[in-house]
Amino acid sequence: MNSYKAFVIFAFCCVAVQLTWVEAKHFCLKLGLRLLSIETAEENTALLEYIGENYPNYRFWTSGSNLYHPTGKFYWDSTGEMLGFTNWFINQPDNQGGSEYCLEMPSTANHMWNDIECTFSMDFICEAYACP
Ligand SMILES: [Ca+2]
Repeated sequence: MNSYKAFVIFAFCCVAVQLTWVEAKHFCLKLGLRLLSIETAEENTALLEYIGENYPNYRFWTSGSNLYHPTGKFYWDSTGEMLGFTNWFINQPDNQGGSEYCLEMPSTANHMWNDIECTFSMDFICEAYACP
């Protein structure tokens, strides 16, 4: 399925409203989209280019989470796949305070990944999947 993935970012989703991770997930679903998953280095590069040009100072939810996963490892909630490519910031994920279960792209450190509390409100990116 990944090979058919259409890398489409809907800017209107990104910075119009700040939501918790669960809210952001459902916001995307209501639009027929899914909260962002990042499968490859190429996708990550394109994404960072887009963010850098348009929203350099924003932080974004991805669909990454380890909520409820039996292994406790991070997966992409939108696809059910475990993380393959990763772009964690140094010493992350650290599960600070024992309550960081969702994967954000922070506004700093070139948006390298951090785990953070899912109840935090921030911007987010929805993406579309093309039919095979
Ligand atoms: Ca963290």
